[in-house]
Amino acid sequence: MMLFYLDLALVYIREGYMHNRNLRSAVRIWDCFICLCSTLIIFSVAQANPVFTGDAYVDFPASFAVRFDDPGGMDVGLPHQFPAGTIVGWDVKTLYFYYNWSMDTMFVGVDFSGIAGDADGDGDPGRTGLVLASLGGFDEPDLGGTESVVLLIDTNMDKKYELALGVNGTANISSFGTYNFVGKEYAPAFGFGKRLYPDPASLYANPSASKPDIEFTITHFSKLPGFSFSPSESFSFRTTLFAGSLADMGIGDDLVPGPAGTVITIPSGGGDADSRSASENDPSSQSSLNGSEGRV
Ligand SMILES: [Ca+2]
Ligand SMILES: [Ca+2]
Ligand SMILES: [Ca+2]
Ligand SMILES: [Ca+2]
Repeated sequence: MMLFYLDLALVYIREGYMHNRNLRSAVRIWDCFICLCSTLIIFSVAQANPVFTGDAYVDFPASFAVRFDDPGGMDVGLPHQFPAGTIVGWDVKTLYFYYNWSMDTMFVGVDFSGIAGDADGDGDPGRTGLVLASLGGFDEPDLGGTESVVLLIDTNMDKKYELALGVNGTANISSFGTYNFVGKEYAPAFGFGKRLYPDPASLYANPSASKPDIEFTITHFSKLPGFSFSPSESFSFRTTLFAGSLADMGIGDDLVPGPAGTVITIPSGGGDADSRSASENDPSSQSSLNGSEGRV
């Protein structure tokens, strides 16, 4: 605002005193300063990172990030005893990726249809509702028990996943991190190996009604095992996302898009270039197995 008033004042000076040589020089210097400020503002906007709020749809707008929509949509089934319209807390809608190449940091957003970890869709990810309780199941707090949310990454594109990021099926949210993946792609929750040290992953928040999605960052992304790209270059990796539990008595899990995964391509210059959807980058991903289980 201060710059605006100073610039307005100089408009009057321009009109009245352009015959004055010293003033003309001062005006030119000021114009250069305004031009530099404008350039810096535009640059800072282009470099802006997602600001996590717990709502991935809002935090990763389509024009800003590479996105991959679950081809199955809302596809996690549940027993008929649950009321119509119940949204299972494992049902993933969209994966978002934004890479800041100058920071070598990947921002990941997992947009859930309901609340991540709310297995029975009763609005509380840490409470077992009456229907699930009547079936003998459990909705554990803090992604505990066998609850799990895992992003697998195949860094060297050999169709074997090197890394598992998230919470495995034997721990809770406090163990969220980056692990070597030593299991099978159709059972990601139980394939965690050794944790990377120092761990480059940082979780934004334990999912809740007010922060229903899972968002995290991965620093030193290009240095993860198996990658061989420079941060400013375009690069690709294969990935799939699992969310589910063994204790929720017939409520399904989600595996997006399936064990074979999908290829995510980050354009050169990271997220600053035009974003493209993963499905546009890799049409074959549309034919990947949909691993969602509708165990009704
Ligand atoms: Ca889904
Ligand atoms: Ca839970
Ligand atoms: Ca619940
Ligand atoms: Ca691999």
